[in-house]
Amino acid sequence: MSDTVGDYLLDRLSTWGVKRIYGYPGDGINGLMGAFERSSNGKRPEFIQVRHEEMAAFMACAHAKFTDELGVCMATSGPGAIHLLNGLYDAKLDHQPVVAIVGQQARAGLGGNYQQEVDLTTLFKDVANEFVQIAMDPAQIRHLVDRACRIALAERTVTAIIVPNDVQESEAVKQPPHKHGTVHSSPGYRRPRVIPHDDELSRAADVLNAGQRVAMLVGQGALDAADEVTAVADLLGAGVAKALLGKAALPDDLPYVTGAIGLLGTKPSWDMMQGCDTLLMVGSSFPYSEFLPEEGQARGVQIDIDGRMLGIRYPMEVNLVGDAAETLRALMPLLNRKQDRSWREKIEREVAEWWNLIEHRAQLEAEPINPQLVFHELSKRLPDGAILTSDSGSAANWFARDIKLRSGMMASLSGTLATMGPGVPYAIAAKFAHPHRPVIALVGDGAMQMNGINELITIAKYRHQWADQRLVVLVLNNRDLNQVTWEQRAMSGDPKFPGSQELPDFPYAQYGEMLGLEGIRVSDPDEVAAAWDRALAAERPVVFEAITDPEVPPLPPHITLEQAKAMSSALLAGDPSASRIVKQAFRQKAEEFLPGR
Ligand SMILES: Cc1ncc(C[n+]2csc(CCOP(=O)(O)OP(=O)(O)O)c2C)c(N)n1
Ligand SMILES: [Mg+2]
Repeated sequence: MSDTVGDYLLDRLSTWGVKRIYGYPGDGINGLMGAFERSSNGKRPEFIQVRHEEMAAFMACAHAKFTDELGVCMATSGPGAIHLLNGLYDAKLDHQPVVAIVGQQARAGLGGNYQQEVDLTTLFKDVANEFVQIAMDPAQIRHLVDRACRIALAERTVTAIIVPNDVQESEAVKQPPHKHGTVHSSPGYRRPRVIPHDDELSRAADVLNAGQRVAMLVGQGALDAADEVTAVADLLGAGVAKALLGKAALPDDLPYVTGAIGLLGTKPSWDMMQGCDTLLMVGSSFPYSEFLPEEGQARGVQIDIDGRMLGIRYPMEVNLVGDAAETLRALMPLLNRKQDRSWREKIEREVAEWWNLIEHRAQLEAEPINPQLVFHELSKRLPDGAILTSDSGSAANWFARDIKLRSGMMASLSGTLATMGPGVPYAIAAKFAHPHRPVIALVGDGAMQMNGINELITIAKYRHQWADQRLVVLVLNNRDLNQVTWEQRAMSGDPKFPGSQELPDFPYAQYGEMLGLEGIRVSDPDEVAAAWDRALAAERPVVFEAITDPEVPPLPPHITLEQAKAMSSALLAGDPSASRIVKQAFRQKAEEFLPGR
């Protein structure tokens, strides 16, 4: 039998280096599933079956994040395609190259208000605005795959191909006829070297050399530029703050790394931004301007690979389009080493004090477990080469502040969309991409109930394929949608609304055990350390359920007057946990002022 379009589409994706496709079947893509089934030679991509298409899109996104390769997901027409959307937006907003391949009703039925017929081109037009096409003729397949892959990689974005099911089963056209109206494409893409012009580099160096107190802010664009960021920070006597997606860009054990910035950030990052006279931003689109210097306070230089992202967060004086590592390398010979190291020394003192404070905050009593203790004990034990994923929720606070990443580790979360749900699927994709590395997902009970519990089934299904099964899913069981509860209190000044915030309990660890995973449930702070030892030594994936206190406030690094006012009005308006909150918040804040801090 000659190859079908389905066969050829998968073969063409292999030519692009795609080894794995995350997806879920349906009759809209049976012509593609058949092609996977015929892949007896093992050359075609492997199909990884998830529980929900949104998870497939998260996994494709995480594959891109943890490998620098293209991520691919697949879903059936109508409902399957719709389910992909949130995960695809996560990839688009975090600038990850992901190709979505979805089915559609047969060409003959389109426009007939047919079963499961959805206008998919329109549906994907926003998320895949750089490229979304429907294959109406088998001769399109070659260039649709080539363009979807190349555009996703070149633009670091999401693209989509829609294939009606009858096209999937048609005979493949591997080379369109040489005549008017046909397209002749080829595969392959390598990122170019992008370096700014020399005169722009000199202008940037002039600004940086003139500064006395330089602050650096690095993001995910600097993930491959650790040596260069270190060298430039050294020359400039600068401290370095990290946006969340760039947490792995520099190890947290360097004395001048002030850590996270923003609401989830640290006090040293806040103080550095308040006090700097020069800002060098590298590969970050960190959005919250109140955490950056005030306009006019500092002179600014920004480096970004994407010209569209320049000069939108702070009125920069020099905007450089370039690769982070290459551009910093080109800047280095133009920079004078700052002789006065007092700014840097001040930052280092503040960073040391901050880590001290974090350690003390983790030890504070709570009912029953202080979530910071769980992160603190993990941080001390992180195995070499660990990959961490965090969900959106209070876990992201503790991930940002309490986890000390070392060189050689990776970490990510939904940085820009900040959606709930990616913690577990990101971890699964990390495990497929790096089966020898330990992976740890940090997830709230809300996110587990939203989808994480279901993806444990995917872990149970595939764990035997991973040479090293170390994969720990930490669940913060606080029976609360805690991050938002605190936002209600601190930003809106409302008391907690139990009707929207409280969550039913669920036996996460026990459920993990039912699936054949290891379950660990800790409700006593004295057992946390030993539980981590056990989890990290386990030979099977682990569900680590920690019963944590929802009244431990994820304090912003600097509480503004408005936030303090909002918080007090929330408490006065009858928050059900008022007295415990005041006690916890006082304990946390008092730590900053105790002698020896
Ligand atoms: C899909 C989606 N829905 C809602 C939100 C708003 N949101 C952000 S964090 C959060 C609470 C998360 O609760 P949980 O997972 O239990 O973590 P916790 O903060 O309690 O540790 C909510 C509802 C979101 N970011 N994404
Ligand atoms: Mg919760």
